[in-house]
Amino acid sequence: MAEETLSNLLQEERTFAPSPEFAAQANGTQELYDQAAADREGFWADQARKYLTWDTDFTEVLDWSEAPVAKWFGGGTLNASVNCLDRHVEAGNGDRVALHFVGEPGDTKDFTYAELHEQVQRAANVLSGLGVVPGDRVAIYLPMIPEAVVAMLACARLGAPHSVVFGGFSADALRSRIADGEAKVVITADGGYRRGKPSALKPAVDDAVSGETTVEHVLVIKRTDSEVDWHEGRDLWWHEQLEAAEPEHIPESFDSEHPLFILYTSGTTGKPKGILHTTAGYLAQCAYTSHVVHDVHPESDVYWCTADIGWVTGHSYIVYGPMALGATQVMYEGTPDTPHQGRWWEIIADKKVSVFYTAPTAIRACMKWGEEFPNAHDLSSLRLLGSVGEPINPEAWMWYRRVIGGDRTPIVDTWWQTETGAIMASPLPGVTATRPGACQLAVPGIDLDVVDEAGNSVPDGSGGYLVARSPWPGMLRGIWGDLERYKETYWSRYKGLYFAGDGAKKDEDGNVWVLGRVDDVMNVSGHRLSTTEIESALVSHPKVAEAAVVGATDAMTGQAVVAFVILRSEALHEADEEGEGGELVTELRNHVAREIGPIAKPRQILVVAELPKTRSGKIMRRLLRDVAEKREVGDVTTLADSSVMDLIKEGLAT
Ligand code: 6R9
Repeated sequence: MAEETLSNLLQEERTFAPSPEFAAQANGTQELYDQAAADREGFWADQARKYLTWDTDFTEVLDWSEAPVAKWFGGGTLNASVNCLDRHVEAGNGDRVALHFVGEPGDTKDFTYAELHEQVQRAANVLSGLGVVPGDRVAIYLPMIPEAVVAMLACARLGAPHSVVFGGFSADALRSRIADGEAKVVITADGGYRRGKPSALKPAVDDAVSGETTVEHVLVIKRTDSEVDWHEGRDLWWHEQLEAAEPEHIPESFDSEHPLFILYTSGTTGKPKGILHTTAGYLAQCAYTSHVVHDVHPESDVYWCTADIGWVTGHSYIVYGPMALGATQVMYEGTPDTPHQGRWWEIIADKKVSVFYTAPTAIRACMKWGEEFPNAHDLSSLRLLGSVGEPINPEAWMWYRRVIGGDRTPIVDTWWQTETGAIMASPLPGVTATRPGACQLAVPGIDLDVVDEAGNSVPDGSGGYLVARSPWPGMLRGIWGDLERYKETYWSRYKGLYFAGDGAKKDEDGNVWVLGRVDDVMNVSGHRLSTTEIESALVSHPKVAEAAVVGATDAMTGQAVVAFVILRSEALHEADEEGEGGELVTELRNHVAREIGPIAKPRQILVVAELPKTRSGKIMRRLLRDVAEKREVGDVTTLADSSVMDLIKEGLAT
């Protein structure tokens, strides 16, 4: 029964074929699938030569002899920052805008490729003056300002792996990441603007580098002009240092496998996992996917990825992918609802953004605020929309397409991870008929599958675990300082297969649906149910804006479904009048039963004002599970707003 109704939900019938006009101009074509299928390694060799400028051409495509540590493009040498800057300037595109920066308070500034190039050269000279040599780690703790891009590319230029720590993380989180990576220098700012006011960053750095530390210098960017404590000898103003530095820097050429960065994964408990990426394979896959999935045409598009630089989407799809292509992009410092809930749409209209990449959680927030906000702006410049970070409910997908995309733009739902480096599964917007809610299929060159417990490929119409069957250029090369943990986490579950940790399903047409982390899959009375599917069902109800579902331990059924819902504004007064257990809750329970089947009917539905989310927008179901199981709520330090759990508990107590 459950299996049957579950597959009904996944039998999403709607498809949207690309328009002939879009297909005619698209970078991604059917040929890519054919070429990659005929010779995967040859295909990647072609992409690496097409998208990157090499100082020495590579002699070997893939060395997998020390699996699971891969070596891609052996014998090749290059410089990542040259690929993102110098070559565009040399090709005569120095005057092209690289970044249209929009500060939260309303200040704007454009940076051309030539300007960024100069800034990066000066910054590289400053860092090397501070003793940074190839291989040294530099921690970056910044708001969403152009200097973040400059800092990252200056590190890349020197072959000094950067370790960007999200600016919203606490001093403790910063300290542990600095310590694990043994960073020599920290680049930070006095603060940044967030929700209408300056928010300080420097105090957290002072705290994080106090006592015993590997950090020798802290470079401080002036953004908010707020007072900062100053540690003579250690602290240096970025603008003073850059001004005094030589404007030219001769780049060194690095091996393909030279470490490019470490990025700690979000939302995990215990010791942070420093995901290690290297230069050529990562950069090649970022540039290739920006080109064929985001369909970026550098000479004409204005691209905007709303991610923060502190997580992998900002690394791959603000810095390395788009900039390797020489694209023009928008960079916005603040929140989407400051000073009003139409801020994003205003920016899109103002900068004529044509390709827009954001996360489902943001789309659902915008749905909650209402369509009058996007409707008040001219969004006709948009020609492609993207989604990343979590499964997108079909209803949110449809809203995104209709309200933001004017029923016109293709949507690419892109599945990938910090570990995969770049996009792994997504429709190609000029080729694939898209299906709301599914990331559908591996991009050309990537070898994904859904397997059962024993590691066998499941037939269409069945569920299992998402794996990669072959290595790929952008794959992680390990966990910083812990090769064993790398092998154990990703390569021990199935021999020779990369285990992504996501549950997935193939529909009858072979499309892949990522159902969420494996630990978010519930088992109710022996039936496997996905939190995402029940959330989708709830969100498809007109009164629900957002929903999070957890499996709570239940004496009768093993696990029971507990849902937390945020209502749309119009439905709020109704809930207030009725309280929990009222008609609305019954209506929602019955709605889920109708959409998926009685087995999926939540035991409990709790109406809340907010959901606990990490800074990258992922709902922390672990905490909701604590509430549902009436336990002490666990570690909240990775939440974007740690007061949310108090609100939820208070709301439930009344
Ligand atoms: C890029 C990024 C990775 C996890 C991943 C999966 C979830 C990301 C998704 C998606 C369904 C998508 N995820 N994209 N699930 N559909 N299009 O998000 O990296 O922060 O490391 O998270 O996010 O569960 O395993 P990261």
